[in-house]
Amino acid sequence: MNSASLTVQSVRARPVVVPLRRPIVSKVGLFHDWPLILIDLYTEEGIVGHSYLEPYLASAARVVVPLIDELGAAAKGRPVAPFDAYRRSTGSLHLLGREGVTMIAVSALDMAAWDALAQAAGVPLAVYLGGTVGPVPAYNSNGLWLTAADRLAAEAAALVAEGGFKALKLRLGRATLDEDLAAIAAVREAAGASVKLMCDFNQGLTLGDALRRCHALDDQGLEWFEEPIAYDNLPGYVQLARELKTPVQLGENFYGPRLLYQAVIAGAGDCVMPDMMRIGGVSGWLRAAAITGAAGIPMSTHLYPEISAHLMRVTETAHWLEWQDWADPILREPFCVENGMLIVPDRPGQGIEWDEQAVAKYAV
Ligand code: SMN
Ligand code: MG
Repeated sequence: MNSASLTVQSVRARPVVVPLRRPIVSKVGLFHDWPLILIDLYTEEGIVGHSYLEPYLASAARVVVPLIDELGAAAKGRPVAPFDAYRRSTGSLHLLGREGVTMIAVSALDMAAWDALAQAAGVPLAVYLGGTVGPVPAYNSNGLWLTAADRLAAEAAALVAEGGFKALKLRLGRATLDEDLAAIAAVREAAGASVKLMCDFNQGLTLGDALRRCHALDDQGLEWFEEPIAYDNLPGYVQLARELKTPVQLGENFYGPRLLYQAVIAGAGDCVMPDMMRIGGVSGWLRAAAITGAAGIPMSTHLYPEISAHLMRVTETAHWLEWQDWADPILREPFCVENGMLIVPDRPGQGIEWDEQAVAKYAV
């Protein structure tokens, strides 16, 4: 089949809420389960493109699903052409604001469209984008939340064993510096000194507190300090990046490639980690990757390990893939991690199919 011949027939968006193996205890909230919105883009040629969103809040489906329906109706009868759709959708929705839920809806359709095109070509998305399938270095982000330090040791050992991981992410920003230091020590002891340790503050600190806390942790040998302060405080990030030896990481909350561009030219941070649902799907990621490539800034992923893994295979400054298994309950064939590497499967498209029995079980 010629991919140029795909035509949008309809779009379906279904909310589910799946259980988490370990509750998320973080500065952005306490979550015992995890909402997903599953998107199917039906084409007249019979190919169905898939994508999913992780909107954090189950209630977000009430806002996001109607926007996806709206964009899907506008796309009906048009060719599956993600860059054209991206321009048309952001053009029509910018009257409501280019950021936030509008960009999230655009990203959902964009990912499903690229999946459909790669499926129609009969190749994995990474290959459709001009790359190859293969391993992607990943760190395990399935735990090490803001829980008591005495629980972290056993969890760190379990997280390493889940896929031979060589890197883990720990959440920091506890009430005192000593509590953060105890958390780092507990994880290091259990995971082994060779395991790299990323840390995430989830925007929990003021600039003054972040400067104090991060300076005090600067000799801990951490891989990066992620989002110590509010994501859009670019001058604050410039100061943190200038003063600290440890690389400063941000970007999971950037909406579209332009904020990433502004951060890069301002020197706000040392590395970035866009999120597929906010950066503008595959189209937004490719544009962001061109910017980081030109600037020589390492680029990691945030959530969405399946589709992100394909993109890492074609990203010039690809750094670390964030591994979470949170969508596994509704996937027919979850992706595998071996020796700390996520293996991009040799299947057409992004390589995900829904387990419809599980989708029915977790439907909301
Ligand atoms: C995160 C992701 C999802 C829920 C809470 C916190 C975090 C990360 O920012 O980077 O994994
Ligand atoms: Mg984060």
